[in-house]
Amino acid sequence: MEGVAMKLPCLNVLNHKHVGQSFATVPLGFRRFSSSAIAAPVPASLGHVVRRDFPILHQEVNGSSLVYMDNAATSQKPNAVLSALQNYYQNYNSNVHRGIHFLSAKATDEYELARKKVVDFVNASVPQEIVFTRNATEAINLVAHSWGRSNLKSGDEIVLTVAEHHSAIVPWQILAQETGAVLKFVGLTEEEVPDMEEMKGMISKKTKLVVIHHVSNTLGSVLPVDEITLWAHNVGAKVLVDACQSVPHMVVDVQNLNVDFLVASSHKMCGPTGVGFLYGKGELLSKMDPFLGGGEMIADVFLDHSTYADPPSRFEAGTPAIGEAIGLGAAIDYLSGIGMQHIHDYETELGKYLYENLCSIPGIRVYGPMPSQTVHRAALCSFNVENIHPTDIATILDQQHGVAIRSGHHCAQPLHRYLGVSASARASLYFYNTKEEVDIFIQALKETISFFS
Ligand code: 7TS
Repeated sequence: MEGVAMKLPCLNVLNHKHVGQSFATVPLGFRRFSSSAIAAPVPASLGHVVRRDFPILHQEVNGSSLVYMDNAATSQKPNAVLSALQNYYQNYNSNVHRGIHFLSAKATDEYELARKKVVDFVNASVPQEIVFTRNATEAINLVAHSWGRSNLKSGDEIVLTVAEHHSAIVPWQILAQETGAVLKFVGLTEEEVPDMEEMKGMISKKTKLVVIHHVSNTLGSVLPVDEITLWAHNVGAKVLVDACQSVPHMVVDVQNLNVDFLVASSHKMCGPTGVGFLYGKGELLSKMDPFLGGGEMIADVFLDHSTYADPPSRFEAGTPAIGEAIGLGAAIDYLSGIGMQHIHDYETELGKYLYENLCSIPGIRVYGPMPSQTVHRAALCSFNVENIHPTDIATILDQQHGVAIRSGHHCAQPLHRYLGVSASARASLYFYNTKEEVDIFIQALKETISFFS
């Protein structure tokens, strides 16, 4: 086996409370290791053990065993989630909040139970603080529309970083065009992490909103959200956190972080596509105007005007993604059964292994911070190889080796421009990936590079 031995100790950056543990939902293989998902040390074989829960991983692609490393784009789904979807559609498919018949009541109960699972997972205070949306993108647009339009005026500033995903930039550009608000972008340090000194200096009395990712989908860097929140609140600004790449991988506690809004997508955390969520502090959501108009978001409708329901219904117009929300609930049970701290610790180790092995290849440039005792980085690496286009790398890895990675700008074009490139290749891991898969990827990458040289 090639590669660099792991010397760095696993860095535990989280002190947050653990929520939503349930032995009944511990993945099958995992029970052999631990009857208490919280206390036991994380087994180095976690990836091997949980793989049996993911049928899609056991297939050949282009003549090789699939190695799936595109988890930042979307994650795979365990049997527990597939069964929850099947069970809903097969046994109690019905619309929610509107029928008195048995199936509708059951669907409503399960849909609201899924909301409660999200509440516990991110430690919101009450279900009214969790709005189901189509995805994280829609959740950000909801805040831009419903909070931004009534709270921003010409000259107000929104502070972001150059490393935001397009979904956390474009809605604010649209809002800025409408209101005259100004977007201000924090750059990167030499270590290629968003510059916190610059951000601290940029947040001023003019700042009304700070929009930040928690974990970058390209750099793998992790932002000190709790500190940023303090700076923002000191000047009366609100904070929206794009937690798409953190909620699936680590304990995220909205009360500890004291954020005002937080968004995530189900499909990146073992759940189905078509559903995501917005967390918003109760006092903010209750004052916000609706996003979309239609059924279920109203109190009363007259011919000339309407009154609106309280949150979360006010923001869930029309028939929601019922089965998908229930599937998300099953995904949360599954993740909680393993334990988010276990997932985080396992991925930290695996991510370092990936990073160090990649860095040992001559001619490669890996973006983002070097992991150390004080710098945590997520288990993903965006990289370029001298004189080879990342799309060629991704194509050959797929066609010759069955290795799935992403190439392109990862919906972070401003960041790629900032780094002086138009695209990169990206391998992004999840807890069902293994060191052996990293070895296969590294070997395949070396062969791909020698093919071009
Ligand atoms: N924010 C971040 C940090 C993301 O990584 C993504 C998706 C989104 C927002 C948008 O999520 P959506 O579910 O609303 O689409 N990121 C990626 C990616 O890195 N590759 O494909 C999608």
